[in-house]
Amino acid sequence: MTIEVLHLSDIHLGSGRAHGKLDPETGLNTRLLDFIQSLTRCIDAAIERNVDLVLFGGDAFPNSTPPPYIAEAFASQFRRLAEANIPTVLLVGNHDQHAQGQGGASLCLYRTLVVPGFVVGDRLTTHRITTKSGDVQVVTLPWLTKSTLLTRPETENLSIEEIDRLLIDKLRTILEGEIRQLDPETPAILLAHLMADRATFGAERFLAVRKGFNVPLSLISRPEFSYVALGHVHKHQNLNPDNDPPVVYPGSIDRVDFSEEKEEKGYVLARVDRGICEWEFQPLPVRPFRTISVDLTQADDPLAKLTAALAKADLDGAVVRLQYRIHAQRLDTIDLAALRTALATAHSFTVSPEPVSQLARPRMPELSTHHDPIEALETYLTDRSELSTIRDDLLQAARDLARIDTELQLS
Ligand SMILES: [Mn+2]
Repeated sequence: MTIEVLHLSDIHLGSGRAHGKLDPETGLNTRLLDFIQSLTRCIDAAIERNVDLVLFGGDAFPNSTPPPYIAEAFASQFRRLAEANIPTVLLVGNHDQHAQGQGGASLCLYRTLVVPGFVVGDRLTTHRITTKSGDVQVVTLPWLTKSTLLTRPETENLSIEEIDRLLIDKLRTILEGEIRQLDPETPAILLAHLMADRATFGAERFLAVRKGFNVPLSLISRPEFSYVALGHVHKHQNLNPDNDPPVVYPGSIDRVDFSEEKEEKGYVLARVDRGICEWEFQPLPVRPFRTISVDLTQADDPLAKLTAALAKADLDGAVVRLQYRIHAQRLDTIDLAALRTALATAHSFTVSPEPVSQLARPRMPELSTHHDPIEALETYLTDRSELSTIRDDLLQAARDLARIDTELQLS
C-alpha cells in the first residue's frame, strides 16, 4: 500500500517584508502576499492530488510570536487540510520555539485546540497515523537545543565539542529506542528539523538565533525509514543520492532573502511504501530576485553604463538589488530619478553605490618611522607607481622647498 505524502518546510510566513511594499488593495506587505500565495499553492496541490498525508518540516514564522493576522493567514491555509480530512504533522522548528512554556509556542495552539487529524511534533516520539491509504508511522524530531537533552550537572566543566558529542550520543540513544519500537509491517517516516552535517547552507545560517549542533547523516539515514523528511535548510537537496532512504530538505517555499536568489523553491511529493520511496521536487513559480553589479570606475559616462546594464537585465516583477562601484567624486553624476525610471518594472529595488575613494588606500605604516620628510616622500613615491614619471621632479621640488624652509629659519 502506497502512502502519498506532500512534504513542505520553512514557510517563514511574514519574513522578507523589507523586499516588499504596501499593497494598496489589502493594506498588506506584498512579500507577505507572495509567501501566502506560495503556501496556498502547496495546500492546493495537497487537496487537488488528494494526498494521504502532509508533513510540515518546521519554521512556520520568523519567530515564535507572530502578529495575529500572520498567524491567521497560516491557520486559514492549514485548516483547508483539516476540512479535506488530510492528516497533517506540524513539526516544531527553531523559529517556532520560545523560551517560555512547552516547546512550539507558535504551533501549540493546534495542539491545544486538538484540530482533527493534526499532530504537533514538539517531542521526539512516534505517531501512528491512519490515512485513507493505510497506516504510517511518523517519528517526529523537533529542533533540539542543549537544554532539551542535557541537564546542567551533565555539562559542567565540558568543552563545547564535548557537549556536542554528548548531545549526539543522547540523541542516538533516544532515536534508537524509537526505531526499535517501530512496527516493521507499516511504512515509517522520520520528520526532523535539524542541520545535517552534509547539508549546504543558505539563509537559515544567519537566521538562527541560537546556534544548534550538527547531526551526522548516518544517524538519520536509516533503512528502517522509507523516507526522511527534513526541515531547516532553505536550499532544496537530497543528502542521500542512493535514496535508501531519500533524506530530503524541500527547502523554503519562497525566497527569504538574497542568499536564496539562485535557488529553486518548492515542495516535495513522495510515494512511500515499506522500505521504498519515490519522490519528486515540485517547483513553485516564486518571484525572482536579481542582483545587478556594475563597475563604473572605468566608465566615461557612468550613468549611461548603468542604465545600459539595467536595460539588458530582466527586471519584470523582480526584487532587484543594484550595486555599483564608482569614484567618490563622480557619485553625483548618477541621477537617481533616471535610475528610478530604469528600474520602473522591478517589483522593488535597493540601490547601493560603493564609492571608491582615491584617498582610501591603506595608510603606509612604514611612513611613520621616517623623521626626514624627503625620505618619507621617497618611500611614498615607491609605493605610488602611477607617479613614477614625475618622481624625480617631485623629489627635486621637495628638496628645493626644504632648502627654502631651512634658509628662512636661518635668516
Ligand atoms: Mn530552522
